[in-house]
Amino acid sequence: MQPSIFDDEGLAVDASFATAQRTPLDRHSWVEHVPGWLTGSAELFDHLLALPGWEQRERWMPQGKVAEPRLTIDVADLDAAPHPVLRTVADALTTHYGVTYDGLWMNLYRDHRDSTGWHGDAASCRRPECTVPVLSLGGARRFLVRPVDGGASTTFSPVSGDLVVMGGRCQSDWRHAVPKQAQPSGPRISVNFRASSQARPD
Ligand SMILES: O=C(O)CCC(=O)C(=O)O
Repeated sequence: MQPSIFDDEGLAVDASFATAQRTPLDRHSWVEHVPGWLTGSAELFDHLLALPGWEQRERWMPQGKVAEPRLTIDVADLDAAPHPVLRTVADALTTHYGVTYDGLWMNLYRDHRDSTGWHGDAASCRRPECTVPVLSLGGARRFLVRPVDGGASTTFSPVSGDLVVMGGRCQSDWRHAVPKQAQPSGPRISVNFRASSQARPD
């Protein structure tokens, strides 16, 4: 039996990471996909979707200020996480990856037209190597990774309860994106774990 960490409501993470599949991108970087890592993801998704704090952010583009095509909630301090299982999740990630996750941010992709473009997590990763876990909840979306200078992308297809972890030099040598898609999809939430240690330069 896989060791699982349960909370009172039957939500559980697989602390053994038994289903983890690591894809090396090059000598320095990798992506790990952990299918079915969180049991009870639908319940957590419903709880997070109903939060009042989803924020519409804007960003400057060459054409001016535009609304980001997704909504966001930032939780700077893990102690303020909007569901207790997020602490369990962060603790399991901390134990497994050896990085202390102490904050998070969440993105809500309302449907298949929401997206995030090619980027690296520059603000939360100021070290050459960082480990950045992303938990998917709700609708299935593609998660793409490609070299910073362009080139072929590698596609991961996380469904609800799956974990995707970017490691090594992923945030400096690679870019990642969740593209819009033609095929309709329901809402998806990604929970992105942040470590203040990684946000400080070495
Ligand atoms: O939603 C995702 O799966 C990734 C989100 C992301 O890359 C970000 O917010 O920086």
